[in-house]
Amino acid sequence: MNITILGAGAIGSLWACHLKEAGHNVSLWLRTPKISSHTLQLDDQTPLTFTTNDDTRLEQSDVLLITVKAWQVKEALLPLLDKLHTDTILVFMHNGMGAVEEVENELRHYPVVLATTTQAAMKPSLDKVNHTGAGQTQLGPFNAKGTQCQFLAEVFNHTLPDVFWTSDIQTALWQKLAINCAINPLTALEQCRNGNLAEARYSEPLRHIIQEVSEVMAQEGIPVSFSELNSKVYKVITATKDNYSSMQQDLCYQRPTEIDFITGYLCRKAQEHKINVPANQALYDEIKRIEHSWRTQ
Ligand code: KPL
Repeated sequence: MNITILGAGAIGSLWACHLKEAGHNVSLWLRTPKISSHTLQLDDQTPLTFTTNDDTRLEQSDVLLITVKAWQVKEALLPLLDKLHTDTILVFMHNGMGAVEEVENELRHYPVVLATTTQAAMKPSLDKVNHTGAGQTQLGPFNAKGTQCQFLAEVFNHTLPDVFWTSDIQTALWQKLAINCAINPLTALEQCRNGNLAEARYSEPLRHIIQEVSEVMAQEGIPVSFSELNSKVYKVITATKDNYSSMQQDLCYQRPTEIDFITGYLCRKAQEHKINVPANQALYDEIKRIEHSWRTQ
């Protein structure tokens, strides 16, 4: 297949290398391409060279895999729509929720698929990507045209397993959102590794966060018990104990965080349902306060 990847962060680079290795025609679309090609080395494999920002490749894409952060989706994607064929399948893979809804109207002619992954990757440098933890990826339709793209799960599964198709991607996204609401802001504010959250002093704050998320999920029609969600969160804390969360890293390097699409999304949904979420609201306010303080430095 002809596949363009928008954004070459850790997850975009991981998929770019695996898709190319599997024999697909993969090109990259980067924010600031200095040259017309970009080299990426996955772990200690032979480096791979990708064409970058090539209009013809973009026009011929069967799939555009959008791996930029949630807050970058609008700005990165809208300028490309003029160049895309309306048969191109748009696959969104990022942390958080609500970013695709912001551009929903502009995407109504395209097949749109949402993805969530627990694959872990990091980029130690611009041209290197390390696969730091095997996980699962779920794909599912965002709109009616997207329901016809089930075959993509098979294509992606041949490339970097395990990949599943689900007709209910919202449930999968909410479950990941719950994990991110629990782990990301706390590790960012404490500047600690995910594993530190297993310490007893975090059990009370985590209980409040998870309880509030489960109440909002119930109102959203996603049935989940507190104990089920709680054990999912602790499983991820253990499985990724040595990792720093993406928000910890963003805050550490004074980069914009995904808070508006993680805890912010939860708080907006809570408000719609008239549910109080004080623990999550306090985390949201504190991260926003820190982000704002950089601008006034
Ligand atoms: O998705 C993550 C993130 O850091 O954004 C988790 C699951 C918390 C792993 O670090």
